[in-house]
This record gives sequence, structure tokens and C-alpha cells, in this order.
Amino acid sequence: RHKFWETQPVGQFKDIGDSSLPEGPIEQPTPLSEVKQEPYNLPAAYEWITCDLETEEMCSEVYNLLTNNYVEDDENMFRFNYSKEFLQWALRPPGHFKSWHIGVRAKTSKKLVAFITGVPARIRVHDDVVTMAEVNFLCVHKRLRSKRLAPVMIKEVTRRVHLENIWQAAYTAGVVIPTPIATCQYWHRSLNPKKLIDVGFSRLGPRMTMSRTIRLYKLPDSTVTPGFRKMELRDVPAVTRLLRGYLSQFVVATDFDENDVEHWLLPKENVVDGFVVESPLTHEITDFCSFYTLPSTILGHPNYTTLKAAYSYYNVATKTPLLQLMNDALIIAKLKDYDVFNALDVMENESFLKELKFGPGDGKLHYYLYNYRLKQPIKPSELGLVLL
Ligand code: YNC
Ligand code: MG
Repeated sequence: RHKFWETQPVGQFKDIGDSSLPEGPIEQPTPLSEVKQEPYNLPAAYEWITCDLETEEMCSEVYNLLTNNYVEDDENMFRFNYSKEFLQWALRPPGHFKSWHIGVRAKTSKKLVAFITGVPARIRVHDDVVTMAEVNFLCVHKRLRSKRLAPVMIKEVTRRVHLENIWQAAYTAGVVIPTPIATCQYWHRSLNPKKLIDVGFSRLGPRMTMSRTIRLYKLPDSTVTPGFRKMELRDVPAVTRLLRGYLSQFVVATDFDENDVEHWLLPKENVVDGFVVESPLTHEITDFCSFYTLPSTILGHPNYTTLKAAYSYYNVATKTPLLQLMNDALIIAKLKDYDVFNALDVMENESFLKELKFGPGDGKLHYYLYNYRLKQPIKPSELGLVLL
């Protein structure tokens, strides 16, 4: 059934429920000299390139490939539209490897037709902190689909990850392949219900009018938590302490240090937003919340072209109730003109989703590990990891 994935060191469907298999790496590392030194073969008309995202030209090529060919919803009404600034942020964290930004070009036209990336990250599984690759942005041009190019892309990124002496990876996908460590769901909180209904993202509820719906989702004009403000560089140590403490309770979680926090959570205009609560009395940083910006192109609509979406990222509440903190995040997102605020049911998110009027989305997001077996799948609430 999965001709490619059955050959890979990942949990297999036939092994589900077999508790005799040990937890941890499936295959041991090999000496680097034994890692294949040449790239995998591509069909003769294509060639590998390493994408230098520092150049505006390369960044535009990648942006255009993804804008026209990346992930769509099941009904093909929306397509992710990661911005160039977002791609540069997502792909150039501390310690990133340029060799993990992999493209495929047509030799004659020079057109970019496929892409896959990895970035390094430390991920903790139970007590084991493992350096992994986070693999993302796998994309094959629409006209080259179903030709088994994806397995070649995956094998090539694997080879280049191995060359850096890294042997595990984490990734998410909407499709089911062998085998998810967790299956999560997106929830959506309307901020601009009229537009969401107009573009077919949501529907008017039964016995609801447009004006009642608009009233239902109305939010205050300013945040309610005293000391709520934008995160600054000087907050990095305190936010790192908060996050490390918070994430320690989950079975699978990111292991952030101060450099990671500076990169991933310090606000970057139209890419990532981070907020802290600074106690007005003690000036202590007690809470933190964040979201990233990922618009979607609205396909074939006469009046609208993009849906502006905020995605809940990492949130830590120690003094402020998480519900109130997230309500403040919604207020900010509304003020910044986002149409919708999305959140997965990971970490403690279930505790606020219903009360803050998020509705469940259709479609699931599956989390995977490469070359690392878990004894059993975990619940979304046991995951402290958000991939972009
Ligand atoms: C997918 N999303 O099952 P089997 S998510 C992994 N992730 O293999 P072909 C996928 N595998 O089942 P197409 C996958 N989608 O026969 C398909 N596959 O064993 C598997 N869409 O290949 C599939 N981006 O080339 C099958 O399929 C084989 O032409 C079929 O290409 C697939 O970034 C794709 O959704 C997804 O651009 C490129 O449909 C194409 O359809 C496309 O014939 C729109 O491939 C965009 C889209 C995926 C977003 C993502 C995470 C990717 C993770 C990849 C796995 C990484 C493993 C770890 C590597 C490092 C290891 C170390 C150390
Ligand atoms: Mg293909």
C-alpha cells in the first residue's frame, strides 16, 4: 500500500500495538563515510539545486512555486500563501544548513519545479532530547504529480541530513502515511465572519442571521490583561524560562534555548507576533502568547484574493488564566485585521477553544517522526510542538 514508506525507518502499520518493540531510534547511525556521497538520480530532464534564500531572486522563485502549487484544502478553495519574509524566517533559524534547502529545476527552461526543506531543531521525546531535522515545504509542481518524485525528494533531504550527522526528523502532513505519532485537529475562530462566509470559509449557522453572527464574534477594542505588551529582545531570558518550564510537561516537545526563542518568538512584522504579561507591580514576566501569520490565497473568488490568518504558536500562562490570555491574542489579531485565528488542539489548547468560540475544522493534521519509534501514539494534549 505504501511502496515507499514501507522501506523507511518509521513506525509501520503492521507494528501498531506491538509493545515488544523498543522505544527510540529504529536504525543506528552509520559512519559518515558510509553515507552516500552523490545526490540521488533524477529523471534526465531535471537537476538538483541548493536554494540560496538570501538572494531575492531565489526567494522569489521558491515563493512562486509554493504560491501556485503548495497545500490546498480538500475542496480546492484556498491555498497556503507563505510570504517571502516568512520563508526566510522559517528556513534560516540558528544553525540552519543551506544544503537542506533543496530545489529541482528543469534543465532547459531552468524553471523550479520541486522543493523540500529541513531545519535543525532539538526535540524531546519523553526524557530523550534529540537533534532532528524539521522537514517542511515538500512541493512538486502540479504538472509533475504522481510520478514518484516525492520519494526522491525525501531520500535526498534524508541523505543531506545524514551528512550533518543527524538521524531523526519531525514533520506534519494532512495525509496518513506510516505512522502518525499524533493526530490533531485545527480549530478556527472567526474574526471577520462576514468575509469568511462570503468566501465560503464558513457558513451561516442554522437560525443565524449575518448581524447576529457579527455580534457573536465581536471583540473588545483593547486587551484586558494589565501589563500585556509586545515581546522585546530583553524578554528573551524570561520567555525562555517560561517556555522551558511549560513544555517540560509534554511527551513530545521542542527544546528551546535563548537563541531559539530570539529567532522563533521575537516579533517580526507580518511573520510572527509575541506578547508578554509584565506584572505592573514586580515587573516579572508571568505569561506569554504568540501567533504566526500565514495567509491563504482564495481561489477563484470575484471580490477577495487573500484570507489573512493568524496561527496560534506557543502560549504559556502562569498567572493570567490561559483563556483570558488567548482572548487578548484574539483581540490583537482582530485589531491587526486578521480574518481568522487558527489553533490546533495541542498542548492545553482544548481548555479555551470552545469557550472562545473556535469551531472545529474539517481535515486533520498528522504528526510524524522519522527513525524514532514511540510505543504508542500520543494525544494532541501530550504534544508541545508546533511546526509551520
Ligand atoms: C507527504 N505530504 O504517500 P507511498 S507536508 C510524506 N509527506 O508514497 P509522488 C508523502 N510523504 O505511500 P505527488 C506526502 N504526500 O507510496 C505524498 N507522500 O509510500 C508520499 N502537494 O509520491 C505518498 N505538500 O511523487 C507516496 O506523489 C509517495 O506527485 C507518492 O507528490 C507529493 O511538507 C507532494 O501537500 C506532496 O506538492 C509533493 O502532492 C505533492 O503527489 C504536492 O508520486 C501539494 O509520496 C503540497 C503538499 C506536503 C506538505 C510537508 C512535510 C513533508 C515530509 C516528508 C517526509 C520527511 C521524512 C524525513 C526526512 C528526513 C529524515 C532524516 C534524518
Ligand atoms: Mg511526482
